[in-house]
Amino acid sequence: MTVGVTAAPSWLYASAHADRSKVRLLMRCFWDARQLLHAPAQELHNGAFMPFAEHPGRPRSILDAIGPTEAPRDQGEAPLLRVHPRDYLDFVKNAFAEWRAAGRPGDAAGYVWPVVRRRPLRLERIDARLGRYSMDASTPIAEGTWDASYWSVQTALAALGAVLAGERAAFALCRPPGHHAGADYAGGYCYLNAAAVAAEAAIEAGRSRVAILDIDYHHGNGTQDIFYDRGDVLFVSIHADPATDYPFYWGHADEMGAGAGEGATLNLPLPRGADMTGFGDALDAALARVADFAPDLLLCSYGADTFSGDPISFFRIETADYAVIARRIAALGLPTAILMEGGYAVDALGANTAAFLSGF
Ligand code: SP5
Ligand code: ZN
Repeated sequence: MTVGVTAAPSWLYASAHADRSKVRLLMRCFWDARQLLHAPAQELHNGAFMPFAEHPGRPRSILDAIGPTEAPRDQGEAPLLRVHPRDYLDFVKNAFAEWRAAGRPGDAAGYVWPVVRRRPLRLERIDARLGRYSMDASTPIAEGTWDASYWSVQTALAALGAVLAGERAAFALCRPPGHHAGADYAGGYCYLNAAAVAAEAAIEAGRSRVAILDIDYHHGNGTQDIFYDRGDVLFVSIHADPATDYPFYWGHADEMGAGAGEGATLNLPLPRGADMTGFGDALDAALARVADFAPDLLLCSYGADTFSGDPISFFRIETADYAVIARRIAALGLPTAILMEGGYAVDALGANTAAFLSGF
């Protein structure tokens, strides 16, 4: 019988070895299985209904690549209510049941949007409410949408909590994503804005300046909108030029914040086809602005849809580039919560995300 020399956990050795598969375990990762409950069947795309791109295979690919995760504790609705009004939360919570009660099959989706001379109304029909509380036709509400969105935000709050408690960085596998959702509207596969809820929670916890760096392929219009007139939350985004890409109406370089928030929004749009050279230059500018803001905390809205193989996007970032991008962000030396946003090349999504996390 061998006298046991207690084996040290493998992650203790991680910094001494080049093995990425162990390095990644150094970071605490948060995820709740209820986030799989959101599974709309289809979305309107180029005039036809197509399979829903933001499907449960995405987090499964990431989970396979990053290994063990921790479940978040339930912090309730109070943190959500610092960003989203009660009526909007009730809408997301109840829309699917109302849709069924109206005798409708499939997932709840709007078909009329109040863009002309809108005014406050008590909207009775589910169709009217779907238009009032959403910005596009690619964000249907299915049976599990509320539960998945709620736990996606709790996951972000758990990663934030780990960072506030002293972790250098932590990862929230947020899904559904959040950065297109505004205070009172859904859009771009997003229903609740996890980055915004986390930023408000950090301020509630006593941090006075929070920076949000959004590196998803698409502009984070919801996050920008929520903090546009705020001077204590910096929003910096690198994304595809809205002249060619969703969300089209926001993300231009001349959107720089308003009022107390003037100068606290920085948009760095890039043309389709941008590779690590162009993206890296934008990243330099973004990081310089974050450093200049001198935040207490960094939230990184991380989308892997900048990947060369992404089916709905047009940048040319490669898997190995994600570690380089992450190392440059990590070099800021800021406590950082990383929140998952988009990324639709499911076969590569796990590897791309693991590469990114390894850079921290
Ligand atoms: C979080 C995020 O990355 N949202 C992206 C929303 C983009 N929506 C517009 C693109 C629609 C593409 N539809 C593709 C359907 C393929 N089944
Ligand atoms: Zn995206």
